[in-house]
Amino acid sequence: MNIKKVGKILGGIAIGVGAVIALPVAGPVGAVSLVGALIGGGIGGVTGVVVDFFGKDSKANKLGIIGMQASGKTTFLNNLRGLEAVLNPTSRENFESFKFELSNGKTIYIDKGNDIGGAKNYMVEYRQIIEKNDIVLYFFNVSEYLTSIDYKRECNSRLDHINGNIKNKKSAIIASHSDLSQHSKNKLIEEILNQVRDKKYSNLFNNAFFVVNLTKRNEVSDLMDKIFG
Ligand SMILES: Nc1nc2c(ncn2[C@@H]2O[C@H](COP(=O)(O)OP(=O)(O)OP(=O)(O)O)[C@@H](O)[C@H]2O)c(=O)[nH]1
Ligand SMILES: [Mg+2]
Repeated sequence: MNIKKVGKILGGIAIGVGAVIALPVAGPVGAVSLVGALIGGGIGGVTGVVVDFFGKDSKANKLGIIGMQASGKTTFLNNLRGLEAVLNPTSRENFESFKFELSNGKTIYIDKGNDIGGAKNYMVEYRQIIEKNDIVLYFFNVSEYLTSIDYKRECNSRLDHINGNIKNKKSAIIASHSDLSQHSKNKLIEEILNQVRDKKYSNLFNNAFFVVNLTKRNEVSDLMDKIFG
C-alpha cells in the first residue's frame, strides 16, 4: 500500500462528526484492507489485514506491549481491565490473564503477561517480546512525536528495531495523547503517515495504526473493537 496515497486520501476527505469512513485500498499482502477514520468521540485509525488475523482466534491472546516511556502502555492495560489509572512509571509488572468483551459481544481472552516500562534499556527485550507474543502493540505519544525532535528520533529508532524483528507477526501502532494536540485525529494520522512515508518501517503503519486518547475508556474500547473485532 502506498502510504503517500493513504495520507492523501485521509487528508482529502470531508467528514462529519461521528462519521466512519472506510476506504478500500490495496493491502500490503495483496489483500484488500480498510483505511478507517473514526472521528468525533471515537479514535482515528488505520486498520488493515491484521483485523482479519486477530479476529479468528478464541484462544488466549498473548499481548506484547512495548513502546516509548509514558506513552500510555499501563493506562491501556488498566483501562482494559477496568482498573483505575496509575501515574507511576513502570519497571516491570506481571498481569494476570483477563477477558475483554467487544461491543459485538465477542469475548477476547488475554493471557497473563508482563507490563514493562518504556525506558530505553528495555529495548534489548523487544526481540524476545516480539517472538513470544501473538500480537505486538507499539505505543508512542503522538503529540510529543510531532513537537520534539529527540522524541521522534528515539521513537523512530525503536520502530526501525521492531521492523527488523517483526517478520510476519501481527502488530499495531498506537499513537496516544491525541487530546494534547490541537490537530484533529485525521490530521494527526495524515501527518504521521507523511513523516514515515519513506522509512523502512513505514509498512508497520499500513496494517493497523491508531491515534487515540487512552485515558478515555470508550476510546480504548473502540480500539479493541478495531483490533480484535
Ligand atoms: N492526556 C493523555 N494522557 C495520557 C494518555 N495516555 C496516557 N496518559 C497519561 O500519561 C501518563 C503515563 O501513562 P502510563 O500509562 O503510565 O505510560 P507508560 O507507557 O505505561 O509509561 P512507562 O511505564 O513509564 O513506560 C499517565 O499520567 C497517563 O494518565 C492519553 O492518551 N492522553
Ligand atoms: Mg507503564
